[in-house]
Amino acid sequence: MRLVHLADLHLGFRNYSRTNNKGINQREADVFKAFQQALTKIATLAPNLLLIAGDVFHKNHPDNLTLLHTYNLLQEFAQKTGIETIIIAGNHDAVKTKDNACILELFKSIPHVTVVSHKAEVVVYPSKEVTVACLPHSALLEADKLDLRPDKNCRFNVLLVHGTIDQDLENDYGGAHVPKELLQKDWDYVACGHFHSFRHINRFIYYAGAIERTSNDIWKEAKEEKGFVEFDLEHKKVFFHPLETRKTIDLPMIDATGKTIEELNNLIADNVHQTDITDAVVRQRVINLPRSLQNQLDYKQIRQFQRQALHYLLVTKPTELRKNERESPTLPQGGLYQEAKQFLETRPLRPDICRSDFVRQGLEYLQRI
Ligand SMILES: [Mn+2]
Repeated sequence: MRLVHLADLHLGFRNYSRTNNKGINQREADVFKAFQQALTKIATLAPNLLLIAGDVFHKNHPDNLTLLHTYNLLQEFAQKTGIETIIIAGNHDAVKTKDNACILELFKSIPHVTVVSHKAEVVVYPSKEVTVACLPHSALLEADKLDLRPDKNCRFNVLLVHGTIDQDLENDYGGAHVPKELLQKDWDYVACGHFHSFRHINRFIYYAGAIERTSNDIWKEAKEEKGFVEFDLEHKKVFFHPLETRKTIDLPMIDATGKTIEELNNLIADNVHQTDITDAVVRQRVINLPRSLQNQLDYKQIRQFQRQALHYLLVTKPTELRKNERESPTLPQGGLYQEAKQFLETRPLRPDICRSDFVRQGLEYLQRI
């Protein structure tokens, strides 16, 4: 009895301006490519059960093409393999008002596919061999009222949930908290979604991680593999299956303190020449860069890197700004402030918006609340 645990697909995620030869945003195409790869591998593995632990879509109202493409892939997979599949909704799939419905409901019409989008539900397979207790994001918000527990009459009991288990493990915002008591029960496997990195929590509790780099800070995930989990319920054995994803490179940070403009331009070039940035998503950070040097960087060279890479992001931090940030006496410096700041500093922005103005204004709003 084996299951495959997949999570945080974020289909429809888009970033940067590059499109592929079909006019589709390149990053959206990348995410679909990872999903397709996963389905092909899973078909070969032929598990008894496929669990998708939420955040199927990046936004709760996916575009028509995203929706159609997903529907067709799932239908083709179900038809070809007959693998029983359970999908729960994550916070990205959840709708915010009562007069709306979760789009994942649409997949209920596909044979072998079960969708749990709103309320907690226990899915029992006829043989009584396995039950899956499903806790989508919306149900987790009321988790204290629930009494979900393993069924003693059943051979294997699995919990499928989308939320935050540990505050230190957070790289996607807006998830609900998973109660500790629920996790401590005697589940044979707990399939979690929400944290975008593959992680063993304890016993048989796992985050599968996202299938591509779609979280707020992709640079933290630059070196890690993306993929999905296969779990053998009888032998309690776990296998992580990596997927091929877009190359993501966080180049070594450059400290501009005491350097001339020639030295800086050379360091920036050296970093690129020591690796292959072709078609990759790349970040180069330069800290302590005096404002006087900012305009003198070799932008012709930087534009060349931008053409070579899928996306080359140059992040410069002027000395003066860092000083101001430290001296700001009115802003609270607690966890929420730091979290908001990090989010604002890294979330994708339209190119016409100035990052430092955006961060400053966002933190001012936070301060007002
Ligand atoms: Mn997610």
